[in-house]
Amino acid sequence: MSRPLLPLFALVLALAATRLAAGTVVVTVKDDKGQPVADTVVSLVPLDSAAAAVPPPAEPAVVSQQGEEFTPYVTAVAVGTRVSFPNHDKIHHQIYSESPAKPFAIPLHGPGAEQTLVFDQPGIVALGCNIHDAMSAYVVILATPHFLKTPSDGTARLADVPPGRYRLDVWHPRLKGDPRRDIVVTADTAATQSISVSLKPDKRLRRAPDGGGGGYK
Ligand SMILES: [Cu+2]
Repeated sequence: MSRPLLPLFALVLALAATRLAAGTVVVTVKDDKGQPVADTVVSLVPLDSAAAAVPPPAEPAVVSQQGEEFTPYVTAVAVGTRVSFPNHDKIHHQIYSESPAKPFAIPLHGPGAEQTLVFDQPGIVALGCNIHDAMSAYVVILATPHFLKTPSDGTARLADVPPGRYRLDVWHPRLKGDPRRDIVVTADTAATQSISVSLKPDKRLRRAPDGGGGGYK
């Protein structure tokens, strides 16, 4: 009975060693005026191997309808993650997406309603509400475990990245061009990648107190 445990033990040791030798990539995102850019999704896609499969989180991500806005404005999730859409307003909303990664329509629903959907394909899903044209948000679904959304200081710290070559992908709803680049992650080091982005003008109507930029994860 003990024999099958030996390979398992070796595997655990190997995984532990990989983890210890992992590197960190600190990504700072600024606009062309040098200001930090929030709501940027940065991710690392391995170039020499398949991305490690990671089980989706047990708890769903949450995109609220609040103050006639979706909050948060940008949500980054791993493939297979459930996202719930609670209506915290006193009015009705509808939610739709025509994006290929997850086309759907949640019918008109009132205060307190909450529907949960599984986002099982990588891609970018643009959300809208048929009742309120100004409502807009994005769910970015990633097929790699190495991703983060930048907070207001524009800095994302991707830790526990196994050494190797990666493509550093960068996405923002108003991004002009594609600042992706290839990088090398080395063991036990924290390397900073400074990304400068050009953004299209922000034409969103801001209603919620926090501007829809964060505060609700
Ligand atoms: Cu609405």
